[in-house]
Amino acid sequence: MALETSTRSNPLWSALRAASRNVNRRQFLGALGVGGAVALLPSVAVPEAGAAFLPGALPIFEASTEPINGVFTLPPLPYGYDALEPNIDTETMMLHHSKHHNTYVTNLNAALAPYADLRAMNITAIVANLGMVPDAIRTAVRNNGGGHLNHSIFWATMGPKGGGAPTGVLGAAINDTFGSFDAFKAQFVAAGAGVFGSGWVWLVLNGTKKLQIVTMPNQDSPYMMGLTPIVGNDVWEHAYYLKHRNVRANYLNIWWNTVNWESVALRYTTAIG
Ligand code: MN3
Repeated sequence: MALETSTRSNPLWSALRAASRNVNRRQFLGALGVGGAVALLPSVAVPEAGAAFLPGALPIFEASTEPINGVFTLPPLPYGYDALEPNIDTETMMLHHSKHHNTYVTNLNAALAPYADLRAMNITAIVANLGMVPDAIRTAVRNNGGGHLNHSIFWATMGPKGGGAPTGVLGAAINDTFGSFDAFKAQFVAAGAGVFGSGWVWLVLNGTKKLQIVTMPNQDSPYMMGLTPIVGNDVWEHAYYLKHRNVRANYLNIWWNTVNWESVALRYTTAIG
């Protein structure tokens, strides 16, 4: 409780709590200003007031991951467990959402229980400012808060009518950055296949508003590096092992059939502002 008291008076926490309540109000975030990223993990430092990384205007489904009465909840899957067949099998989806993701939510709530000020914040604001989370719970929040946020984005950027190619400004930006959509996919698959152990591969928007492919270990979020995740694939074995066994590359290639590019494009256009 002493830590709760110590963070309550921090003006930066006040700004973050306010930002967390106003994640869809771009002008509010713009007024706060977006500073440098939180220090690279694991050597996280507590930034000076006003120096924290604040995510830009967030897509609606990330705002929907806000805690309700101080408790984070498992967001409902926006389609059925069998909706991504045959690309991702029903049993994998059921276990992944109702067991794996749910466990991250449960453990996140347990870690945050003594910290009322943190439980009033959006998960994105917490994850993006991990250096300010008290030492006692930082690892738990990094793993379980990251897991909650990563999976919330993951479910919302897939769908039963997925596949095809992005059009509009996102399609153009991918072509500009990677040469072509096929070249982008090849780089993304190679990066995902190269993750040693458990982690994620992401298409992100970096600090100069350029697209970039990054990999993150475990449940680390691109937000922890000051990067905005646009779309990502979970390459933990629990995401593919029942169907694809040890052949992660098969899963990485077939996963494109599940991507909801309309949802991904909304993330992109919102992130570039
Ligand atoms: Mn997973």
